[in-house]
Amino acid sequence: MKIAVIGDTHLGYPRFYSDSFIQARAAFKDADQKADLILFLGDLYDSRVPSLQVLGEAISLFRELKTPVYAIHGNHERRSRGALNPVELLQKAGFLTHLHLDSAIFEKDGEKVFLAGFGNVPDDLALRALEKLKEKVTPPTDSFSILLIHQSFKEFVYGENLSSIHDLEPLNYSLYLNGHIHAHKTGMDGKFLIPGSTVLTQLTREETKPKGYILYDTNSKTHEFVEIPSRKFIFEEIEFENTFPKEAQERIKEKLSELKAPKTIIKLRIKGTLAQGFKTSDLTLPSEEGVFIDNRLNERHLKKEIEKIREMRENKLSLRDLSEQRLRERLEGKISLFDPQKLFEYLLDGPEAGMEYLKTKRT
Ligand SMILES: [Mn+2]
Repeated sequence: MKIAVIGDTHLGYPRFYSDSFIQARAAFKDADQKADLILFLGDLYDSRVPSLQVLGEAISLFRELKTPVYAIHGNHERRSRGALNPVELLQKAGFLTHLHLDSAIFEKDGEKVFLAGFGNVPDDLALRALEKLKEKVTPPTDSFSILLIHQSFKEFVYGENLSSIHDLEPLNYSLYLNGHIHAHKTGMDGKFLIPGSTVLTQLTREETKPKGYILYDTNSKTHEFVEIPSRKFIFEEIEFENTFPKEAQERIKEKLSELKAPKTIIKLRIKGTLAQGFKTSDLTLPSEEGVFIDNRLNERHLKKEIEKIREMRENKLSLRDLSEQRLRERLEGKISLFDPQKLFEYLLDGPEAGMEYLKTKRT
């Protein structure tokens, strides 16, 4: 059986709005031709409440597919228990099967594949969620089994208290498929696969690699990465040393004209130092469509470097996850009458909504 694995299409991603649709379509349409089954790993949308425009685009795309789709939701779609998320909405419309702490058997031409999935949970709850899955779902030993997840793992992402891909091994699946990480990766000798996103989002050096999806063959137990046409992304660096602003500006301009090509996205990191007495504000940086300047000039001080690392680390955990985690930690063991995640959801709508929720929980 041929299985296509697609992840992180981020439909409606504001910075590259039309790319998000064009490239997701390219992946799904190609997969539809080549695979018997399509698995989707979460973050179909960029928002947990996508606009009607975005939902409309998703519906038109899914209507065109002939291959069955099984999917989980990502952190961008996660909502509190009981609230419908936009991936589940597509299940209601009959376009896919949503798997959350749940399993299904897919059969074609006499070959059976066991599928289980859990949608994204905050990183600090990942191990607990794995335990829960283990209690609820047991993969059969006599057929090929696949687990779909959408989490961070310390082998691929820098962060504190992240689980390891080896925490998955006791679950005994034949294959683990993970979304969330936006570049194609493999682990556990090909038993752990990440297709990466189909659209450019983070503008990191990693994302200069081609975008695409994974095509897995259950007979040979091997996979190939299928590239999709996508916007070219270049990441370059210029280092200055005691350079006068005028000269620095010239070099930036030269570099950009050398790299520039139609539709190409360029990220140019500038670092090092300007001539003594000059500040980065003495430099006029170009603002052009598709060009992103990452200004790290005059950042040699250790304190700043440390701050940067801390910032990077915290950005790995989204602001929402971080706030939710703080709320949970503060309430830990103190109050058991309500669900902190639910309270958080209501608080997002304002303090009144939060109070209303608490009132309904009062006995
Ligand atoms: Mn994502």
